[in-house]
Amino acid sequence: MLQNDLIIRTLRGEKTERTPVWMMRQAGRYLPEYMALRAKYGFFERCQTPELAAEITLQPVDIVGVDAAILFSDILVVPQAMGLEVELIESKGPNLPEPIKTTADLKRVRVPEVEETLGYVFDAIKLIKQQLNGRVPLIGFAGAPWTLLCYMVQGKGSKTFDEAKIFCYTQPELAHQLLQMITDTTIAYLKGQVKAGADVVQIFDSWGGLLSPADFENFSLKYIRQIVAALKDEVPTIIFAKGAWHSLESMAATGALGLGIDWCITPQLARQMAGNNITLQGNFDPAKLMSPIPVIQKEVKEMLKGFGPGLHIANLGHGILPNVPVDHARAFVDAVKAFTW
Ligand code: 1CP
Repeated sequence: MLQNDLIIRTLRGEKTERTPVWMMRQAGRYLPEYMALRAKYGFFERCQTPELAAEITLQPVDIVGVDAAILFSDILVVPQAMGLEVELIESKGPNLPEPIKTTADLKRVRVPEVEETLGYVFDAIKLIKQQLNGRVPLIGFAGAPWTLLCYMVQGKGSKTFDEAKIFCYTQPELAHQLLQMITDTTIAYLKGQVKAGADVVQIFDSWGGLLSPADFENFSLKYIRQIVAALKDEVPTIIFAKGAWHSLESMAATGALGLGIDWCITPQLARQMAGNNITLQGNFDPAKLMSPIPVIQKEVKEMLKGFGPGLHIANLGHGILPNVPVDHARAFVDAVKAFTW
């Protein structure tokens, strides 16, 4: 039914005509078409209105020609569904006015009925699938439990998430209770996304790299493993744990079909650690999209050669930056599509 299933076949380890490509955060502020809708509707209004979410999801497919659509939503809709207030402050980012710090605070969160609280996401997915009409697969997603805990405890974005880490190290029992609640919610949420039509799911552990290898296992991977196990027989899953390359071997053992990597590890070392049976996704430094187009073209070739043919989905090593010119994003995608072995 899918006309372009390059990403699915690559995840399954099948040979493909070329390397597929998409970009993390591809629906976003670098697109004037996105900015036009952003000027008219609030962030969560865009997420909660299936027609708007669908329009934004399809923009990069139409405008830059990526090989997959990714649902327009945010990882923070899960803490919201669990009962926390989440607001998005213009040019400042997420804010949770009443973060979790104590046992009493934990009583304010629950494992919700996802159809009731996140049904709007499932409705958006159904509409997106209709509008895509099989052109490319749709990637659903959720934040990893550790990354969501970071926001639920810290209450806002941070470079270090020190308060979230201190919470875990000083009140581990409470932290594990919260992580398990997030995990249970996420499993139901991702199963709902698959039921609505998501073809692949990606787990974003944007702050996984803030933890030591042992703490990553204890506070993050333990829970990601449960999520992957629950989804394994339904659709391919991709784990993107930014900065946690030390754990590629244990991530590969979860049963995920894809692992995202950032630009701080070479494709060769990532392959050595992850083994030969898993697809790697990445790892172009997003800031390099600001380079002149001929430089982008040259560096894309280097990247593709580094990964070698097969078992690779070309992507950025993290989300696209808001100031990237659209023709540079398109040049990145086109350079991947034009490459032949
Ligand atoms: O218009 C705006 O100003 C809002 C900016 C924006 C957008 C476009 C936010 C707020 N979220 C999103 C959409 C979004 N978020 C997507 C859409 C699909 C796509 O990729 O095109 C996805 C997958 C996310 C996931 C997300 N949200 C992550 C994980 C990925 C990553 O980039 O690390 C994280 C950490 C968030 C939290 C968040 N939401 C928004 C912002 C600005 C942030 C980051 C805040 C911080 O720095 O901590």
